[in-house]
Amino acid sequence: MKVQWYPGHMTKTIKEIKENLKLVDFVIELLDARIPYSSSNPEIKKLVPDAKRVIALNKSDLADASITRQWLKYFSGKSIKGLAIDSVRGYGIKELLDVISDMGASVRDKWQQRGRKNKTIRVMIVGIPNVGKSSLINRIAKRTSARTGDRPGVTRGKQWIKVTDSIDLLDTPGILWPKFQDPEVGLNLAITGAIKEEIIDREELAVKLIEKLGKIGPGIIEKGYGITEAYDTSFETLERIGSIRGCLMKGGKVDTLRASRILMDDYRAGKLGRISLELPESTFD
Ligand SMILES: Nc1nc2c(ncn2[C@@H]2O[C@H](COP(=O)(O)OP(=O)(O)O)[C@@H](O)[C@H]2O)c(=O)[nH]1
Ligand SMILES: [Mg+2]
Repeated sequence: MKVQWYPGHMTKTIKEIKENLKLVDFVIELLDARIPYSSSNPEIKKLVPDAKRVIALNKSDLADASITRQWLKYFSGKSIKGLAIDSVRGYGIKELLDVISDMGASVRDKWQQRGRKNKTIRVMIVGIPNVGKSSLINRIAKRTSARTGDRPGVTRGKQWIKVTDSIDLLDTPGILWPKFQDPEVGLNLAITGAIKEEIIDREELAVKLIEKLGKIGPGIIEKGYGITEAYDTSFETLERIGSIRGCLMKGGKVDTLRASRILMDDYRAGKLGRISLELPESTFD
């Protein structure tokens, strides 16, 4: 399957990110816990050194907890700070802010040694579309006193959220584009809903997901839909899902397009279980 998606505005955003990066001390790189590799953008490594970056594996509520732990071990092995969060329910947000506070402490120490006091640590969030940037910003804003005004002279026109006395979060996240050279990456992005559906054949996507789930954990589909028979092809399994869910067209033929939609929605909502699509073997190197 070929997935192509590279909107023109994405080239503009990298310029904006570069501008905003100049204003901040640390970056929260938001990745999808189900696909940490596919949801990353190699560009960010060139823009932000590891020491200035925290990786937050978002939507961890939808990912396999033990695989998420493997990813965190993988990042920590590379001396990159990482943690799992759920921006909707607020899980891990306090820990995330604590990590940033810790990272900021060394920066503040240096400032104080140079005789500068009370410098605020500034942070911004970056990530691909739909990874949860707005949800995280809203969550943090709710926890704290909410948005601050412009800071004259320093960051004109920028809105900051006061997280603590010493930490400000930039209200506007940096949008990165996902990478598309690898068809497997495109597939993972499409499955998790990171890229627009109209550009992908829905039934093909559903069939690919059935194949993938079959490899990840045999029985996921069967258990999820109460299928007791074995089918030769994934398309026949999709038809069976459709017939079980009552997706029938005139004449009794199964509406596989509707069945595809049901399957994708179920996966994305976690109704088939907490299922990660990538292991750390597919490394960033
Ligand atoms: N289950 C789950 N859904 C999330 C999480 N974070 C965000 N979402 C959902 O993912 C979708 C995209 O989130 P949004 O914040 O708009 O992403 P953005 O495009 O990066 O700003 C929304 O439907 C959110 O409710 C999370 O941690 N867990
Ligand atoms: Mg958003």
